[in-house]
Amino acid sequence: MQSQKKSELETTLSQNNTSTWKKTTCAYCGVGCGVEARMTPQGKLEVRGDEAHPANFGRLCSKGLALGDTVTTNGRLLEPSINGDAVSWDQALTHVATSFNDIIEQHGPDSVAFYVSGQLLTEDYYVANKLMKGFIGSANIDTNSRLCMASTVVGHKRAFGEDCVPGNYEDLELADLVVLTGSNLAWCHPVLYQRLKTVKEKRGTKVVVIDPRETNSCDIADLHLPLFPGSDIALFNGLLAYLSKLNQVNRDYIDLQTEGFDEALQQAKRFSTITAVALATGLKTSDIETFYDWFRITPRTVTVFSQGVNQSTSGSDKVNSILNCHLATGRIGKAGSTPFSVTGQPNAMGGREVGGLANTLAAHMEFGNAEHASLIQTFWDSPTLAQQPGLKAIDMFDAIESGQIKAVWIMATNPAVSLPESERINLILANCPMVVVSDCIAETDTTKHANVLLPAQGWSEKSGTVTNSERRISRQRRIMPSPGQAKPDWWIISEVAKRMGFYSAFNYQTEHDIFIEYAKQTELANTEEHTRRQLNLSGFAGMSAQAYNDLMPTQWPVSREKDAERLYEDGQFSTPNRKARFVAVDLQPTASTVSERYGLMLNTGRIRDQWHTMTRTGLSAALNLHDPEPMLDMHPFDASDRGIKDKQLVKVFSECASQIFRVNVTSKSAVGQCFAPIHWNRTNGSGGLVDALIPANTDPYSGQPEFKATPIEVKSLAIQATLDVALTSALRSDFINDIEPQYWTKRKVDGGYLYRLEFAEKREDVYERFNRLLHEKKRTSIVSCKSHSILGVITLSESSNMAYVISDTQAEHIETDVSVLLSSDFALPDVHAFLNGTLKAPSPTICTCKQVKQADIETAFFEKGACSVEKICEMTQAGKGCGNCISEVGRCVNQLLNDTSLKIDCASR
Ligand SMILES: Nc1nc2c(c(=O)[nH]1)N[C@H]1C(S)=C(S)[C@@H](COP(=O)(O)OP(=O)(O)OC[C@H]3O[C@@H](n4cnc5c(=O)[nH]c(N)nc54)[C@H](O)[C@@H]3O)O[C@H]1N2
Ligand SMILES: Nc1nc2c(c(=O)[nH]1)N[C@H]1C(S)=C(S)[C@@H](COP(=O)(O)OP(=O)(O)OC[C@H]3O[C@@H](n4cnc5c(=O)[nH]c(N)nc54)[C@H](O)[C@@H]3O)O[C@H]1N2
Ligand code: SF4
Ligand SMILES: [Mo]
Repeated sequence: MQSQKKSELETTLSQNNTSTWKKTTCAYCGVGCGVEARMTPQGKLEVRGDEAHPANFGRLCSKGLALGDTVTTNGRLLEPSINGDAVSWDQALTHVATSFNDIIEQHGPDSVAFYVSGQLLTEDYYVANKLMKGFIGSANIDTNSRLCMASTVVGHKRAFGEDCVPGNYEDLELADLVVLTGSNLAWCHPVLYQRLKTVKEKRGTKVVVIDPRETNSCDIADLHLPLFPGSDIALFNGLLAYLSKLNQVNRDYIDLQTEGFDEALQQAKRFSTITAVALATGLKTSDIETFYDWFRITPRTVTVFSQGVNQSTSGSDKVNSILNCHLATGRIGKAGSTPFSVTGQPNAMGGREVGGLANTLAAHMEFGNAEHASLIQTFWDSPTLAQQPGLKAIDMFDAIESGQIKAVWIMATNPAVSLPESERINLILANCPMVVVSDCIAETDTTKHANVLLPAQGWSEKSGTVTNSERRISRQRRIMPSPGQAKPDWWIISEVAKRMGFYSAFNYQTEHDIFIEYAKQTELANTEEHTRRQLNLSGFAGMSAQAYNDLMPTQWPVSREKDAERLYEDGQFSTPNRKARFVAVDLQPTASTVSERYGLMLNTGRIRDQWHTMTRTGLSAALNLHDPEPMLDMHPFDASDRGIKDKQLVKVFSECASQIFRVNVTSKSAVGQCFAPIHWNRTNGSGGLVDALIPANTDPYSGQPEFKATPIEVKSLAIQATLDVALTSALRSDFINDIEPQYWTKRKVDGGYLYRLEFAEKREDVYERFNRLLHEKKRTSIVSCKSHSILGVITLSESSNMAYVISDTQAEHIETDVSVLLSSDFALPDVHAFLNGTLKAPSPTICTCKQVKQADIETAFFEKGACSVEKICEMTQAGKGCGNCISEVGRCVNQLLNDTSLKIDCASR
């Protein structure tokens, strides 16, 4: 079946030959970079940055540049299925529709739910929201933006009266001071970071990073404030009190354009001395003063904030503590002067617009507003409109657990990995009577629990719009044919809706039909000056299909009268009296604190080259070079206290679960704090599942989980043997289970996969079990060889090109990269050469974009006389892609320069 589909795809590709460059938008982060893509005759997708796109002006980061690697039919979900059996689309859609209808009939509309995602297109999102809120009549639709942007949504609504980001990207370039708080911009919004870095070099923009750990964003920081986890409110309330004490607030602005200042200030006065702030945040008084002083004297200040602020039990209040300081100085929506929440996913903003969150109705119209409800119901011609907010993500899964919700449809998100208490979430999904999953990947932790699997088109196949962090709507365009029977998400939802009995309301022919319906919806209740919302796409309401196809990136509001601009520059906000609101907030402790039992605080987040649960970036060999295993960063003091050595395996315990990680000892983590990436999951290993460790504590207003402050304890794990397995195709999971490793990981390398399996038993015992298994499986050819701390090599069968390498890690972890064995001309003699040490191990990749290895840097240094980072980058092209590796090039050069044994005299060069 799969190969037949592949050949259909190949036929289409060869018919099309190399296509022309088409403009689309990157599949990943909320920067929303413009991409140009085309298909080669070989069916590969070539990408380059779109120079005309105002988000990136041609730049792309390592993930954007590797988009072509992730477009593959390998591992794709290709056909609909019910309980594991392939069925036709009609059978699958009818089954979903009748099951939902039956459950609703018996148990009411609130017994079903949708859990959706900021990776859906606006058109998909719009249709899902319309079906749940307007036709099923429940508001039980929530999105993974609950885990991501929900606290900012609350903060914006409380302060501005509407969920709006006032600024533009350009403001980062026009600012004199940029504060990055709870944002690792260098890795998570790399192109914005590059824009900031470039402008800093030209005009000396000051950069302050507020983050408990030293991130790569600190490379351009003039000041790093490593505050205690969760203590942001003390810092920003202290700033408000400081500004007021020195009479440096904007009194006119406060009086005319805002309300609630006095109450907010009163609350902030708990931190009216620098000492009080220092005690609460753990920061040096001199550093606090420097930050406050820079903020005071710099009208052009942009404060960028992200998950270090949002993902907290006081996330909403943290957001308002930041907005309060900007309101007090009148720095909102002005050139180079604004608070700036950067969105995570490509369409986190679009989902918030259409009403993807359980507690908004649609198009920034709200529950509890009778006029909004009645206008929407008439607009949709809906039989029954949800009257009150639905369940937020965490509550939704609790309701599935308690049996209140009996059917859930999950689209474009992987909650079995990404929700807190993920072991419990897996049980909940396993026990839920009806789980429907729409995804483009066949095997994810969530698809495993599906009763019904629906194959969705992925990036490069689907077509529609996304909105980025600066409210810019861009087109994602179809470039490749979709494999198998994959369909657009909006089509799948609409077909189910039609079969549920709502034919005419969901009889869309194209994504354009949906987009203009949405644009028209934003006009509702949006003409009167005193109730006007900023979200207004009326300028698109009459758009032709051709104009939609040709749509250039455009910021909202897109009203008929005027072009987009910064929001709230005129001081007129979206509240009933058009005044912004200060919110009185106070510092709250994190939900859990460290104790004798759990003595370290776990912080979690992202690494440079992986995206979320790795279903897509995990497919690219280039992206898997950066951090091949789930690492736990830990300060040297904490490691030595526990007798833990760098790069050894450890077991991490929290009150919820335990997980295995490899330790990275680094002073970039503060004493008492650890950091782990969020990306690893059950399809690519047995360890590093961070969300298993995290309790589901949430912010009382936003319902956003506290992902960044979990008390843990760490113990070293005794490992006696390591098995590195290089393979041209993936191992079956039952075979891995039979080998009984303590821990394993899988990663994509050129030409195949590399597995690492670790064992607690003696290597001889592992070897014996392995031999026995091979015998049982009748794959017996064994070559044994002892050298270089490697115990043996076993080929299962020469024809299948498989090699197993057992190494002994008790002494030294082998640094040699077995991926060299998987070069395209891989053959058994290579294995021997590898074991004998005559096969050269590959050098680590420093620059993913330009594929520059450490060895290339060393060649430029030793053989071509380049001593400086600039010269080395010039010669090797390192840093000429996204530029994010430049600090790593710097580290390589410093290492060489500081190596006294090399006796390098740069001055004479
Ligand atoms: N490479 C890559 N880029 C991505 C993504 C990805 O998966 N991979 N995902 C995208 C998505 S969906 C999102 S939401 C964004 C997230 O983008 P970011 O929010 O920048 O990323 P995180 O790594 O989650 O967290 C940011 C920082 O918050 C810090 N932090 C932790 N606790 C606190 C605290 O109490 N106070 C303060 N001030 N800081 C704290 C962490 O140490 C971390 O460095 O990234 C987007 N971009
Ligand atoms: N501990 C901890 N946990 C976190 C976070 C953290 O910082 N720390 N961050 C949280 C945040 S901010 C986020 S955004 C979440 C992200 O978490 P998830 O949303 O669970 O992660 P993804 O891997 O992006 O899941 C997207 C799924 O949709 C599929 N997919 C991709 N494109 C499409 C499409 O077009 N249609 C359909 N139907 N499917 C598609 C992918 O194959 C994948 O299975 O994780 C959250 N979890
Ligand atoms: S910064 Fe990178 S991941 Fe984000 S949109 Fe741009 S190219 Fe894509
Ligand atoms: Mo996110």
